[in-house]
Amino acid sequence: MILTGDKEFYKGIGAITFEGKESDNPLSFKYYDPERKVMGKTMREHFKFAVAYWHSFCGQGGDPFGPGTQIFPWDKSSDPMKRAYDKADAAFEFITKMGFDYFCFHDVDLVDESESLSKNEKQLHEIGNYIALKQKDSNVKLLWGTANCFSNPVYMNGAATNPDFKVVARAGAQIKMALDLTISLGGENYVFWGGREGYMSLLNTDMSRELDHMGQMLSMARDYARAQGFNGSFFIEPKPMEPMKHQYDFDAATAIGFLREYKLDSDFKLNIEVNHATLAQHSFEHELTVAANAEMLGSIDANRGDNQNGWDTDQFPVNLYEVTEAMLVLLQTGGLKGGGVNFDAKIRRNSTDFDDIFHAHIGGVDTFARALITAEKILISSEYSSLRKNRYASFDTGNGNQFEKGSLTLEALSKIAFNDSPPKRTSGKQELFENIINQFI
Ligand code: XLS
Ligand code: NI
Ligand code: NI
Repeated sequence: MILTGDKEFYKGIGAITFEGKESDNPLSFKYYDPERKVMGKTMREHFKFAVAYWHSFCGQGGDPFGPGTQIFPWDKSSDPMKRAYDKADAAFEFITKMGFDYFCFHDVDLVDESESLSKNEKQLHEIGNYIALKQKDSNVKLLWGTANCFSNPVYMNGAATNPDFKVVARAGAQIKMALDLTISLGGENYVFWGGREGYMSLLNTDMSRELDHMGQMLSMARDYARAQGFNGSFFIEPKPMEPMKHQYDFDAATAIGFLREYKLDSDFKLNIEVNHATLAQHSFEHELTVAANAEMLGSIDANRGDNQNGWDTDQFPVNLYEVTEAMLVLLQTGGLKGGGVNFDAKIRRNSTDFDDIFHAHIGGVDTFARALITAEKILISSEYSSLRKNRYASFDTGNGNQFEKGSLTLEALSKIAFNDSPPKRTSGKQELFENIINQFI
């Protein structure tokens, strides 16, 4: 059901529905058919698509060279609470017109931060009540909430990793409020992206102490939320750099090591973002695979980077080949644990029509849907799986199998090599694998 407030913000646009790839209606899904089953689950269940409040309703396209270009009608009022209510109306109108089941937010996306913590708490509580009503009327759920502990200048030296305890305590207060809000809105998960948790220079940084502080903060947050009855997952969102020169949650492998060291691995999983993966010199599917291998693939922040530059451009996904490789990982590893696909993406600064945000999300959704359908076909009707499995066939029986089971010593391994004929040259067949993806897209 479409939810409009007192006034309609996206006039002339109705519900976006599946019309199939022959449709020439740009405001329709060509591939995303929510009820279509792929490997036993509907697309709706596979993806749990979410709208990111910050990019779609807050960010206006400002960049280091100039101010925003997108003028939002819900930002008109001089009263911050009125702006917050109007923004919530616009957000729920958009989410319900897109037919999404979920949204995600930072505390400060919902209502502007004020000068005092107690005023913030009051304002968040008030807007939270309004959003709860909107959720009830629309059945839209909260995929995850988070605290923005990186924009406020107080965090310039870090939040949980700040060398000043006063700032750490302030971050704790903000995280507690964001947790309270997330729990009260039935949030299914809670995210930590350590925007300022890292360093600009090691010369002035005690890395070991800062990491201990971060472990401490996350443990406290976990204990508090659990005591309030929160059963969802906590997610760490790895990113290697930007804004800090080096961020502590560099990539999936680093974050997993950290979570295990601080004994947080049974409560925390990872939220993998495409553009963060590529900034870390990895591919999206690499990061998904690392997380899935550790049984920590929780959620996805969907976007894409730019091949020609090195920062977080947060563009909407369009690359079928890239997303198909990712969907192969998803389907083979059992999918996302508790999370969904959140469009952490923004339209370009010169996309200034109010329908651009619809085209952007439609494109992202259809890219994921088409990639999922393609991945299913590859797994069901191509040689892909058997080709890959056969590369390891020598471990299925005999000595190879003994090795895998751990029942060979190094001496025994050496003896096998001495007695055996030398290894044959075996092709990795990479180009054949690559062509299979192309064939099924
Ligand atoms: C920034 C991050 C941020 C998180 C939420 O690069 O992607 O948007 O997803 O704090
Ligand atoms: Ni993100
Ligand atoms: Ni990001």
